[in-house]
Amino acid sequence: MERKIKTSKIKQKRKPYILRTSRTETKEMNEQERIKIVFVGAVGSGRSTLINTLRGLKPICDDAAPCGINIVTEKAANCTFPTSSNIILRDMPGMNSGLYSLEEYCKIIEIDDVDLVLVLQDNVLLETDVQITEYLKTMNKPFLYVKTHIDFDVLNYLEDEEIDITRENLNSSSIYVDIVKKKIRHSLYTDISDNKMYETDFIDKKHFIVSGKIKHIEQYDMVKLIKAIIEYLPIHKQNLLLLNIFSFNADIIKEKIKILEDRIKYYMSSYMSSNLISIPGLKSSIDLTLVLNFSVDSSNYLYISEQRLINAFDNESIKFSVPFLTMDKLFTLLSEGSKDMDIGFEQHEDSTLQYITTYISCKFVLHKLEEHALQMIKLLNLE
Ligand SMILES: Nc1nc2c(ncn2[C@@H]2O[C@H](COP(=O)(O)OP(=O)(O)OP(=O)(O)O)[C@@H](O)[C@H]2O)c(=O)[nH]1
Ligand SMILES: [Mg+2]
Repeated sequence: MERKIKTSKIKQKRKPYILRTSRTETKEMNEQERIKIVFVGAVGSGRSTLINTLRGLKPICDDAAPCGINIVTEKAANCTFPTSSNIILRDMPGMNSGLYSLEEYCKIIEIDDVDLVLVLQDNVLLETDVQITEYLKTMNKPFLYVKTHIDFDVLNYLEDEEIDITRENLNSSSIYVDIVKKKIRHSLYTDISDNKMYETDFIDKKHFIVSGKIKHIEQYDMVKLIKAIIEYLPIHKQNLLLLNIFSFNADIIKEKIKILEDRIKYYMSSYMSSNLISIPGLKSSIDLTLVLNFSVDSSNYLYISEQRLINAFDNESIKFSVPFLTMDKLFTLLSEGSKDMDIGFEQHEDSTLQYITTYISCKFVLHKLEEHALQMIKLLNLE
């Protein structure tokens, strides 16, 4: 089979290519993976806000779950990720809203296919929190406790104690944050110490103190919470969440790159069974589809739009000079990459050489992704 591939042609034809075999396989692979995380808690405990933050959305964004004062969420709603409808964050009404009895409330959780439940509190442990915990225990479903509004708690503490420190000078590593966190943990410990429902290491491993606001995503226990959410999922679902979660820091981007690298191996092995073409010097066969699929995945998962950056960092001074990775950019990179290595897409009609080119280009894209991640780290001062 002769393959003469021009990058300009690839651009025009990219959809049909993407729909070919390994894309379909990946789609099937993903369809089997479905994640459902449910957010329960009292009215105003910050469920909808946290659901938006995990998806990289501010409350004003189009797909954001509505948030605000008073009772906002009156009916359970499934929120999905911008890049995957297979991940459901179920936004529940407030348990103490008076709209549902405990029995009705448990029913609308739709517990059967739930992977994890987050019980949110903005204040002390409430009776409804305990009741729902009992229910989750009987249903054998894993759950985590999340105390929100820590940012407010700290400000209140400073005001009460007349400690003169401005909001701007207060960061999450401040000793005052530690003091307030200790107080919160102490009161929770007192609340649950007599209750056999909670394991002894509950507070260390399953209790997180955060601000659900997107601008605080890297502060307090939020990174720990995200890690715990991922760890509590069945292993085969962890990558799905990791790939789709908002790329808010360098570690997440690096993890995503690692998963995408594994995915390349997956594509390669799926090709070996169906379409084995031996390549001198390489152990596996490879196809252009692989590169295109990989490009699509990469741009889906690593692409960070200007809007998302603005949402996340609230920082007008960020100049968007970073070469954001878009599909077009990736195709340009592919052709540039092969030019640098003196093997042009256009130059070789021999299929073996074409496959090698593809492989090298694939590597090149990976390299570029890493560069992209580093640039982001620098720009956002994440180091
Ligand atoms: N400062 C601060 N505000 C928060 C935090 N989490 C939520 N909020 C605010 O608290 C209010 C209630 O948040 P929601 O996310 O709507 O709470 P909810 O649990 O979904 O509330 P209902 O759906 O009304 O029961 C909103 O004004 C949020 O902006 C937080 O951690 N810190
Ligand atoms: Mg809500």
